[in-house]
Amino acid sequence: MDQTPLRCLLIARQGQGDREERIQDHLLELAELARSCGFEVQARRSLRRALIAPKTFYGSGQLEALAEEARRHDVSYLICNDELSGSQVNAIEKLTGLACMDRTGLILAIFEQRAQTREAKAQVELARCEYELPRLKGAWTHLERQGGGVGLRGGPGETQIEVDRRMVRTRISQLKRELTHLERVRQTQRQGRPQGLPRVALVGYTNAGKTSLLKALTGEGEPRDLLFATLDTTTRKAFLGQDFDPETGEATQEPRHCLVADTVGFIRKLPHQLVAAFRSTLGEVRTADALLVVADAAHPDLEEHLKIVGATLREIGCEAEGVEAQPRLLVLNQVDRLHRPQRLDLKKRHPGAVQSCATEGTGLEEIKTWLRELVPGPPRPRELEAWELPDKVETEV
Ligand SMILES: Nc1nc2c(ncn2[C@@H]2O[C@H](COP(=O)(O)OP(=O)(O)OP(=O)(O)O)[C@@H](O)[C@H]2O)c(=O)[nH]1
Ligand SMILES: [Mg+2]
Repeated sequence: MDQTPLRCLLIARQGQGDREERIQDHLLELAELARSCGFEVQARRSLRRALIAPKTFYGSGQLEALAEEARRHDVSYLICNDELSGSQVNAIEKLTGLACMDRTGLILAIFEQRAQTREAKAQVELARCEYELPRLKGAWTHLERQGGGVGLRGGPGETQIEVDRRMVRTRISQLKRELTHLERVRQTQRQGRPQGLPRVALVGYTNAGKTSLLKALTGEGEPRDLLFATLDTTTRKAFLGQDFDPETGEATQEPRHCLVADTVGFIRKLPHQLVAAFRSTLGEVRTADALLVVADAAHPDLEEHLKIVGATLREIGCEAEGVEAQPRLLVLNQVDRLHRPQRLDLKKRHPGAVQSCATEGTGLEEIKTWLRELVPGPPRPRELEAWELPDKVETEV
C-alpha cells in the first residue's frame, strides 16, 4: 500500500441474538486490523439484520445508504466483519461502487504485507490460494501474470473458471512441496542449535507484548503497536542468571541460558487457511520445552483472548494436560496500564500467573526464575485454569 492511507468503512451484521456490545468489540478489533493494514477508518457501523440477504448479505437498502456515506467522505473500501462468499463480494462491489473485503481477506492482506522470508511468503500465498479457490469468478490475472497463462486450456469444453481452478490447484501443490522442503531445512537448523538448552516459545494473542518480552529477555526484537507485527519465528538466546550459594556467595551452577522463540500472534476466528499454512512455523510452539503464554492484561477482552489462545493451542496440537503437555507460564503483561485494585483482582483470578510490564522489565526476574527451574527437574504439577480447557461447546477461534 502506498503512503496515502486508503479510507474505509467498517461494517458488521448484528443478528437477532447478537449483543450490541459484542458487535462493537468486533468492530473495534476490525478497526485495529484495518489500521495495521494501512487503512484509515472513516466509520464503524453495525447493521441490524435478522436474516442474511443471500445475494448481498446485508441487503441492498442498507448498502446503498453506506455507498452514499462513502461518496461523501471519499471512502473507497468497505471492510466487512462477516465471512462473505465470492459472489456476495461481487454483488456488494457492483451495488456500492466500493472495493469490498471480508475479515479473512483483510487478515490475509496484512500477512501478505508482513511476509519477509521465503517460508512466510509461501505460507501466506498458500493460505491466499486456499481462500480464493472457492471464490474464483472467471479470470485469475494474478497467476497469469506469473507466466502460467500459456497453453493451459485443457481441450474443448473446459470453461475459463475450470482452467483457473486447475491453475490454483497446481500452485497449491507447488507451494505445499516447497513448504515441505523448507520444513526440512528448519528441522536441520533446529538440530544445529546449541544442544541442551531448553527451548521456550512465546505465544499469545496478537499485540499482547510477545516481541517486547523477547526483547526484555534477550535484548533483541522489534516491538510494534500493530496487529500481526511478527510473522516469522525468531529464536534468540536468553541469559537467565546464575545460582549462588547464600552462605559462601559462590556460584553453584554454570550460568543458565535458554532459547526463546517469538511467534505469530493469535486472534479470534484466525482464518483456518492461515492456521493450516503456518503449521510448520507453529511447529516451533509444538516442539518447545515450555510455553510462555503472554496476554495483554489491560485489554477489556482479556478472558476471551485467553480462551482463544487456549483453543488455538489445542488446534495446533498443544494440550494443557496429559503426558505430552508442556509446562506453561501465564504472563499477564502490560499491568502498568492497570490500577492496583485491578491487579489484585487479576491475582485472584489467575494466582499462578506472573504480572509483568515488558517495556519496563517488571516481572522479568520471576519469569527468569521459572525458566531456570525448567532445567533440570521433572514437570511440576499445577492447577489448570479454565481458559486452557475445552468448553462443552468449543470457543469459536
Ligand atoms: N504499556 C505497555 N505497553 C507494552 C507492554 N508490552 C508491550 N507493549 C506495547 O504493546 C505493543 C505491542 O507489543 P509487541 O511486543 O509488538 O506485541 P506482540 O505480541 O509481539 O504483537 P504481534 O507480533 O503483532 O502479534 C507495542 O506498542 C509495545 O510497546 C507493556 O508491558 N506495557
Ligand atoms: Mg510480535
